[in-house]
Amino acid sequence: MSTKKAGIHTTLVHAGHHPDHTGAVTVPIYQTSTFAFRSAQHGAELFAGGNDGYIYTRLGNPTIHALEECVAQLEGGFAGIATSSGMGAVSAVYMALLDQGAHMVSTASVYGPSRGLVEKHLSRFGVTASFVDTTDPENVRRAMQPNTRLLYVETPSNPAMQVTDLRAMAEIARAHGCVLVVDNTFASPYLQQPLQLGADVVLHSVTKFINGHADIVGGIIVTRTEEMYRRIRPLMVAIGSNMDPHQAYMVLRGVKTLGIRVERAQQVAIEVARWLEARPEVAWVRYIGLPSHPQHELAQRQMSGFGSMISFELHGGIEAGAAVMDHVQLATLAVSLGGIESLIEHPASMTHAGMSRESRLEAGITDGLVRYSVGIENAEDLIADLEQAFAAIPVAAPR
Ligand code: LCS
Repeated sequence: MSTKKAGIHTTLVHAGHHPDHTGAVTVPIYQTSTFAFRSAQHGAELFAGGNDGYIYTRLGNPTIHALEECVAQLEGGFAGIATSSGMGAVSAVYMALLDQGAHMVSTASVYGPSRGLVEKHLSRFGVTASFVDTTDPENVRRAMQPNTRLLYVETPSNPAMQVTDLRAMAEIARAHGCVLVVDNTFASPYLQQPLQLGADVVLHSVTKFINGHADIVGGIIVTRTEEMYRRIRPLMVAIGSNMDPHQAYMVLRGVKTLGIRVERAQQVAIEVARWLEARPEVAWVRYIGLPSHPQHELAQRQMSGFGSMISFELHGGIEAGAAVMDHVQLATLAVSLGGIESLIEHPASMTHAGMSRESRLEAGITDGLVRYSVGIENAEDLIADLEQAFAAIPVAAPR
């Protein structure tokens, strides 16, 4: 059945699955590196691109293709390109779109390694970048240069939870003739579809919400047009950052419940966020579902829900944060996010430790910021867990 016009939950369950002759209800794992050609001519036709079919798994594979079709439909794009990791997607996009001497503008509070890839590696090839607070479109307009080829935005951003106006970004990108790429990992296609708001390319770390079970690492790119797909896909194939069939199978299994997982986790998250906001130990809470969030209204306009990522700062700074992280028992002290289990971490010493302190502070990542990825457990249990961990904050630290 075609799911092109179906509702999102139907798309999540069925998109990309075309039952084969066995009637298998799930997409089989085509765990093969290569595919037999029916004849020399058939092989030649496949290489010439004149025939549908598979050649070699780095170039394409039916299990991987099913996932690509599913996520492309969720995002409303032309086609998907599944990758070995989220960074595999980020690097394929950067390398496809940035020539020697090109400049990119990006969100200052973007995921640390997405920034590090340009500053520490692509800079060797003459690529330059400006990282600005993209919550104000004026900053983006000012950062544009004649050689700006890419506007790369992450919204909501990791871990500052800043929300960027994607319609405004699309307008700026169009005016400057550059490509708008959006990292949609934190929202997931269930809550936000950047291609519908004017982006050219969207990408995800599927390690997070799309897979949702903390058991694989992966990424995906979806392009709005065929032309953009033809620019990025060969680069991904050339650098070999392709997904593996087993990985794709796991993600296909996870994505079917994306909607119910996100709905549940955001119900829990608002309760945890409200509880945190009322606590004297907490200096501030950034959850986009709270009216106190500076971009709460923008999030309401461009997203269909608020998700389950919270960041907060404790009055006791880094010391208080460390005490809480050492004493939580239900939430796990670990990096990553977007799974059914709650995870807590300290970005300044963990995920964003590779950034200079100055860049971190510019990006709103203060020393005492704690990131909480709310899972689907019972809110009262997560709150009780935080409450007993807060009791471990040293008395010397202001509460
Ligand atoms: N984009 C965002 C927004 C991310 O949060 C991550 C990973 C990536 C891209 C890269 O994806 P990966 O290669 O890991 O699949 N974020 C992580 C984090 O916050 N903690 O651990 C990984």
